[in-house]
Amino acid sequence: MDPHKDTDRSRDRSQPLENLGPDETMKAESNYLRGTIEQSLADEVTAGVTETDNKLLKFHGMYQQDDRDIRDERRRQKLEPEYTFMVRLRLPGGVVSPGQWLAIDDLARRFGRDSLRLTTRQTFQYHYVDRQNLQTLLNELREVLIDTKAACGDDSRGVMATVNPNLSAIHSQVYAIASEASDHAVHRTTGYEEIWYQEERPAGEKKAPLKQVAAEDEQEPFYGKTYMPRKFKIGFAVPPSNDIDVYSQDLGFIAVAEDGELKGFNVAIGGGMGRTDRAPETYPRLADVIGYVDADQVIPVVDAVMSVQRDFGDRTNRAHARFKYTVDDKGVDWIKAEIEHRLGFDFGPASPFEFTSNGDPLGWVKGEDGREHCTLFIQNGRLTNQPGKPLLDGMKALAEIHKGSFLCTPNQNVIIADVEPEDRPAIEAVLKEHGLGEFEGASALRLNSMACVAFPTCALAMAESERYLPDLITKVDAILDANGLREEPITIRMTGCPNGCARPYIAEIALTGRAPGKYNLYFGGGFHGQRLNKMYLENVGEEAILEALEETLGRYAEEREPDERFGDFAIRAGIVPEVKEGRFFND
Ligand code: SRM
Ligand code: SF4
Repeated sequence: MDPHKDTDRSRDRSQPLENLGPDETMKAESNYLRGTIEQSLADEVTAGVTETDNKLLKFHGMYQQDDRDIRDERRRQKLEPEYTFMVRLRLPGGVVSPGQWLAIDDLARRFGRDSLRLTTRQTFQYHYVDRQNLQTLLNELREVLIDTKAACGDDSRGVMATVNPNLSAIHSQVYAIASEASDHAVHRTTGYEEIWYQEERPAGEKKAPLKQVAAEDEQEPFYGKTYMPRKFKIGFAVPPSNDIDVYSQDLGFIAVAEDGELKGFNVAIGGGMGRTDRAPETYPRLADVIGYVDADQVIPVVDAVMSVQRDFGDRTNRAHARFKYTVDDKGVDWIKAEIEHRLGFDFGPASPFEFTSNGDPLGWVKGEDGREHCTLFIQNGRLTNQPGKPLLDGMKALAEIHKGSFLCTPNQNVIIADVEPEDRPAIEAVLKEHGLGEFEGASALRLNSMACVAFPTCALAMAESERYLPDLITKVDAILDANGLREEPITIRMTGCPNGCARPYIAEIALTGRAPGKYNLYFGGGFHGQRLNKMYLENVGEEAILEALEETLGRYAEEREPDERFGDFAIRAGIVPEVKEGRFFND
């Protein structure tokens, strides 16, 4: 069968839409994601958009938000929330040219309050964009060949790819495949072009009748009218780096090379991070490796795996609609057999591979072709101009002279890639002038830290994250210093809620927000992203967190075995039990 067509043999097509979740009806009735977005954008009564259009806008890569720092004050003044928009770019593999960087930077200054946010999936976000500026922003991005399609919403999200310019041949091949997968899996509706670029709807286009999913759908041959049950994430890892956290992806590809040449990929399915506190039926899950395919089979595998989730994912309960739950409900073997059936061939046995880290090696490295690459530490991915730290200006100055490319990393950092040796001094001068290379001296824990956006823009945040983690780490640094652990790479990740946007459940130390100033504390994640962690303390404040860290890091310094990682130690020492499967995360 052709998995790209929505003609699966097993889904009950007679199930009426009203028996499914309300978002399914909303998608089906949206006229392929058009909704009334154009009317909402022109509404003079409010600065926001309707609730339905807000949901549809996600498929166009943007979210309506309001500044939570001033929400209560505006409520007191009987004003509507200060609505603005977050805009996320589609940037497979996180690669941008200097020209694109300059365009992205210019838009941040004009429409994004002089701030750019590097995300945990290798792209940029603007915050605080006013509704009337969205169209200009998207059109100017288009001029540099960037769009925001499917950056959010129930579809295939930003496709990740390992950034390891040290292995340039394989990196560029994997990047090319990741880009192809992104272009292939992105939705096809011309609603995006009509609304944002004011393009005419192609002549002769039929208005398809409303039903759950049209079998022969001209607008969306793969997705149909109801798109995916939930977001679907794809990533490509190139061992030994697991920077993309391949086990957290719905569909992960692990590159297999032979004699320096890309041969194919091991395929991993069913990863995901999000959970909800006090809802034990929700849990993070690490992907299972189900076999091997040759490199030219990647796109058919994307189709087959996504079509299985499209057809069997839960469309009644969004909290249970991610692929990880479909995989657990049906069983890995059943899902694998269904994928193979749709592919028309079986996976080969998985090839051996080894990951060593999920962090970024910082500083300069020389690639196989003699060009040099410098990975910069950008704390929590936030690029702004602060007194003494003009990071946004610094990156702009780099983009003005750099001749290679920039790579956004999955750890919210940036690589200045492909620098000819003779150009390095000029780059280094810019780094020095703008305080961009000043990570030497920072603890290895800080350099392996990540925090999600959280307050003030994220509607779901329950506690601070990006604005708090740097200060907390300064306090943890004192504990590290007291125990001689400053140079010890330990991963620490913080999120403002349990949704897991900084992939906290695979960090050696993690904090997820419960309420202002209160966090769950976790230990025991795998250093290269291979193991989930386990909750150690629930709903605690800074004092308890520092006390727990003092005790456990102290024990680690004293009792660890040579080369033992902190996460491994936490399990061996019985500080937390090992979580062998996501399903048992909450036990
Ligand atoms: Fe996320 C929702 C930010 C990566 C799991 N995420 C959100 C929203 C859009 C909040 C909302 O729904 O109102 C956040 C916007 C905050 C803001 O103000 O910008 C948000 N997520 C982010 C980013 C920007 C965090 C960051 O600091 O970098 C990351 C953008 C990535 C990108 O470029 O596409 C981001 N989010 C992730 C990841 C990590 C990953 O994909 O590698 C995860 C965990 C992996 C996963 O999906 O399982 C993640 N975000 C979630 C979830 C929980 C989803 C779930 O099914 O369990 C939500 C809530 C939801 O979808 O209902 C969420
Ligand atoms: Fe917002 Fe929660 Fe994601 Fe942080 S983890 S960005 S608080 S949804």
